[in-house]
Amino acid sequence: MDIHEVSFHGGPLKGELRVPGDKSISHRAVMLGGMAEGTTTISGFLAGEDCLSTISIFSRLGAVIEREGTDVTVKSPGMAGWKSSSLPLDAGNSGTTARLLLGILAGSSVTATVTGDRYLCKRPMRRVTDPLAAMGAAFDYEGGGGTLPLTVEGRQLQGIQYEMPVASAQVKSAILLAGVSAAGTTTVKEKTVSRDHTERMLEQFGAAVIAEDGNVAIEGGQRLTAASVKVPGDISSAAFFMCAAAMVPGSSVTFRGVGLNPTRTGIVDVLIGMGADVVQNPDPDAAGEPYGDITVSAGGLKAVEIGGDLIPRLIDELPVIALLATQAEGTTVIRDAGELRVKETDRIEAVCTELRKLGADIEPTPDGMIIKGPAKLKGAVLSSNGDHRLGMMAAIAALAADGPVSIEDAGCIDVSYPGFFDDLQSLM
Ligand code: SPQ
Repeated sequence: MDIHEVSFHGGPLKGELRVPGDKSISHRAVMLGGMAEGTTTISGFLAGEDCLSTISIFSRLGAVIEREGTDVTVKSPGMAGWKSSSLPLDAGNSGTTARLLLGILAGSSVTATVTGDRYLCKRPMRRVTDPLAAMGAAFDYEGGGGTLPLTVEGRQLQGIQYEMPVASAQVKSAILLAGVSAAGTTTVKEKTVSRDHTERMLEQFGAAVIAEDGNVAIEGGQRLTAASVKVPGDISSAAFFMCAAAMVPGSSVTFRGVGLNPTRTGIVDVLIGMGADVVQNPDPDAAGEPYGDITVSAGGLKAVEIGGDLIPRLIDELPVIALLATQAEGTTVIRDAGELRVKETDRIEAVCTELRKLGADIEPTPDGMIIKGPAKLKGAVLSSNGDHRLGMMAAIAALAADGPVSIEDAGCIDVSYPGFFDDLQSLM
């Protein structure tokens, strides 16, 4: 078992960080680079385990992908030149890889089996396979339960109009990416806007995407052209240290070149609402994906209510926000976040179980959590539950505890943030 201990001897966190590249954007850059004929270049790529799974799958399909650190080159014959894979395509721990891939493969000319690790093989896939089947996709559900592994046999799809039952960028993206090769128009209707990286990147690769009044539409049969993609820092990774800076008295940390896409910046709204001092400096030259610098300084923290349209804008940040709420004055209520139950782990139960080990006053609800603060936290042994975001939350919790925090199975943090502990050390 891979155990990591974090001891904090007090004192403010100070300094600057350039967090690794955005995970969602890194996946999409490799995928669209694989779909487009020609050479795509990616800078700032996240070399975390999830995105490396995406690289290995698209290499298997027929793209030649070279990586030197955070620079990636994808040379692809385009979808028409892809080959079927006799071996399963292993998405590892990555829900994004599996779900977007199913959408892409459904309209391709290849047959392949998609699988993942024991966590991913429990996550629901019908949310993508049902709408894709309505477009004409052919799946063989080996287990019958709508989970991986499942085999997809690519075929000509027909565009659909699909109203999303849950706010999910992965579902929206899978349908839109299937829509690229479908006949006619594919339209996705969202009640609550989820991250829009796929739409932005399709445009960067030359496809016309129309987004208006909560509808996103793409005309089938468009050819993607290879592009040059710059990946900004991942705000979901920065969020751990933003919350740390907000929580440890006297702290001030600046994050350089971090993504500021408004569909992802719910964490900034929450930090400001809780009383932290946040200064944003967007880069005026940013095209495609907005990015810039953010400085977060500690402030007297107060409880907030988090729900509704804000949830998709900070869904992955909720574990560390729950930790922050343990240090805020009053009762923080998180609602409308039932999606947390189907992530790498059930993040509602796991967050409550782990934070209680430290002495936090936190209760799960069907779609969120109720947290009473401020609570004096003590050192303890926590488990990541095999979930990178839980592992990082546990490490940041050490900064509010009066003893060391040990994190069991800390290696899973490499899924999204290789170098996390070095960055933490650099601020202490
Ligand atoms: O890829 P994966 O494993 O699903 O990653 C997570 C994460 O915490 O890193 C969720 F577990 O992020 C998702 C996010 O929750 C990444 C994502 C995307 O890139 O499109 C969208 C969100 O998921 P969803 O289900 O709301 O579409």
